[in-house]
Amino acid sequence: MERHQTLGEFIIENQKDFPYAKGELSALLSSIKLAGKMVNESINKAGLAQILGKIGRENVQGESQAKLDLLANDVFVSTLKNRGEICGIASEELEDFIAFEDEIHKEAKYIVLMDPLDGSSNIDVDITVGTIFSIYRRISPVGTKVTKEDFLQPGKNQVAAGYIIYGTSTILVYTTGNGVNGFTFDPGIGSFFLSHPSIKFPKEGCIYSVNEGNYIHFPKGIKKLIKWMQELDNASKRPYTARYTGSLVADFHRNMLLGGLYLYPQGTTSPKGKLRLLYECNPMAFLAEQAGGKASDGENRIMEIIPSELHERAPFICGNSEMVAIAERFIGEMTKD
Ligand code: AHM
Ligand code: MG
Repeated sequence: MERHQTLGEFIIENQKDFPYAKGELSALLSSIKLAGKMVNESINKAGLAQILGKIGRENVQGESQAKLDLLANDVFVSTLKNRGEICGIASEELEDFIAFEDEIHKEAKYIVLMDPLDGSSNIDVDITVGTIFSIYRRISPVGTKVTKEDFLQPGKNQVAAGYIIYGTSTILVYTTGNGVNGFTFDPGIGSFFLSHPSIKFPKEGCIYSVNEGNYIHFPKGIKKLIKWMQELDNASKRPYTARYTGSLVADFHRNMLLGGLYLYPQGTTSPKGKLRLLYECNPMAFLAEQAGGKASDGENRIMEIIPSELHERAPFICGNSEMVAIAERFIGEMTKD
């Protein structure tokens, strides 16, 4: 029987894609893998270990934090700090970035931005959640204290990005700009194995994922698009099927495998939508493009946006290229009025 390649083996084998790399990125990806296993373990026994529920505090964006949000944040921050491959980290759960300045971080040239536990509203009801990460090379000189500018880079500068989906299986999916690969966790062995090589969006999609409860607040173009997706047209597989979990990682993963469109547009109550550009939109945009899809704010390529603050939000439209292009067309036509 052929044995699947482990994530560790795959990372080492693909290190040669980076001619001048000294292995730090490979080591960093291994650290993310380790922290992911630890968070996975906690999620699996959350109901027994009294780590479900809220902590009664809000994060910097005014959203209530769950115990698992903080646990996942602590596990990732401490694991990545201990290993010394990065010089700083920013997280959706932290007000500001953290600079790592110990001796082991002196030579580090990478920084990480992450959403340690995405889909928090699903934690207590046993629905899929995820971890999203994004890796950049610092722009300030190596050996100095990392600066805010290191974190405020456009998504097109990402060196690697990925997510861990804690679903029916736990799968780590990542890209270093050379395609997208997915690795399923075997809990008996404690390793991730390559299960989804070279993932590509199917040519056509017929799923749409949006919180339609916000319909009244959506811009006109999005409203028209939703109605168009619900129209009968056998030639283009419409009406499309609606699928929305409230966990971006789960909705993105499904749409990438089966073909579909994810939308979190702006509304009158949230002028730039809900999703965070740096922790959610950019990493997903990088993965989408590497899988042959597209990610847009309705007008611009997500990865071209120059961020001005850490917790900045952006409208997010992501999925099969053609579906995103149609969405942009609907939005464009309405803004001409
Ligand atoms: P979170 O990072 O606090 O969990 O928020 C992000 C999540 C996404 O995973 C999901 O797509 C979206 O928020 C769902 O929002 P809503 O409940 O408004 O539909
Ligand atoms: Mg999130």
